[in-house]
Amino acid sequence: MSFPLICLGNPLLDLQVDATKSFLEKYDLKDDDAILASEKHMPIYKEVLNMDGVKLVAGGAAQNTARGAQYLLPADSVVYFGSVGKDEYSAKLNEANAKYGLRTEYQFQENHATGKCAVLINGHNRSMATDLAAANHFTPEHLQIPANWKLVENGTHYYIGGYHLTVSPPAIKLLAEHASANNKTIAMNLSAPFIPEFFKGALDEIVPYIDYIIANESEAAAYASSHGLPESSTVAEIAQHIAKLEKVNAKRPRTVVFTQGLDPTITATYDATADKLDVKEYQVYPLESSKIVDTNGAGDAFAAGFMAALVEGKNLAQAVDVGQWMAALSIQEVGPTFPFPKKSY
Ligand code: 26A
Repeated sequence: MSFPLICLGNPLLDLQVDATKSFLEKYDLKDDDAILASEKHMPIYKEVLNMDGVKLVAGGAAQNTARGAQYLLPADSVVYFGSVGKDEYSAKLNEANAKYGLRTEYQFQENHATGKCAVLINGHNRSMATDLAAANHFTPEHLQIPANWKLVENGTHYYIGGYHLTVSPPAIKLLAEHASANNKTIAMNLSAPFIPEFFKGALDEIVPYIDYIIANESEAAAYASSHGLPESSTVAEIAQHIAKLEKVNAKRPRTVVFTQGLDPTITATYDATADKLDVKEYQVYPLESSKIVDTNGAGDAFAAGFMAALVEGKNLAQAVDVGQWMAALSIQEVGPTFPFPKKSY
């Protein structure tokens, strides 16, 4: 069947550039973080566009994952939903998505520009400041347009960018309820530390529906501190805690997957029907430092490989391995992209 994987997120164009520490400080940005831009950050985009070596690349975390999953899967496997403006930037996104064969069903906004993300690269870190613009205006009604809902119903796997919790929790809930009621697979990424910190209520409402929670170590730590877990909690303990939270669809266990950069990836799976908890550790693909171009999109690439493997019916260990392989591929490219001619796993 066509289009088994349905993704939802915030489509953004990345304005990526190498930035100095003093530039980051000027805008009050941490070395390695992702934030929603406030008024004081707005001049950053004009400034970045005028900097030497700035690159405009298709971004948006879940859109990166959708493109990456389509890269690995047969033609017509992935559909991506999000909201954009009718402008040059969305044309650029369309161009990139077409190259990968990703089907997009954008909600177009008449009065808002396509969202953008300043991606400031400093060594192996990246600091991101996002102006969501049109992406902030996605509504659940777009999913309910009959042709779109047909695609949703036809899907077997769903992937939600956690960043979308800042935009439309009702749209996420629509997909989550559909997946749970029909015993289909649904995954969500925690996306950034500020999601569990500042969108805790929205996150906690969706987690019961989710089969696979994917995140990195700093998001895991942010989850732990915002949810009152002991300060001494290890990444594996945080994963176990989340795995055991209430689950709407009891027919599927919940698996939490925490990547940790070059350190091993930790998974915790809790099967409530058997009261069985399974914690595993997987080594990453070591990559020589000299081969790293930038780490923008590494986590999205991991999720891409992981989701593509699930769609192909692979098991957890295999899905983690495909994810790590995809992440290694992406960090050897500029931005959240993959090499052409295509490499196969
Ligand atoms: C709501 N926010 C802050 C965001 C994002 C985002 N994608 C969706 N929503 N902030 C940064 N990104 C994207 O993350 C990718 C790297 O993981 C960037 O566009 C970048 O491509």
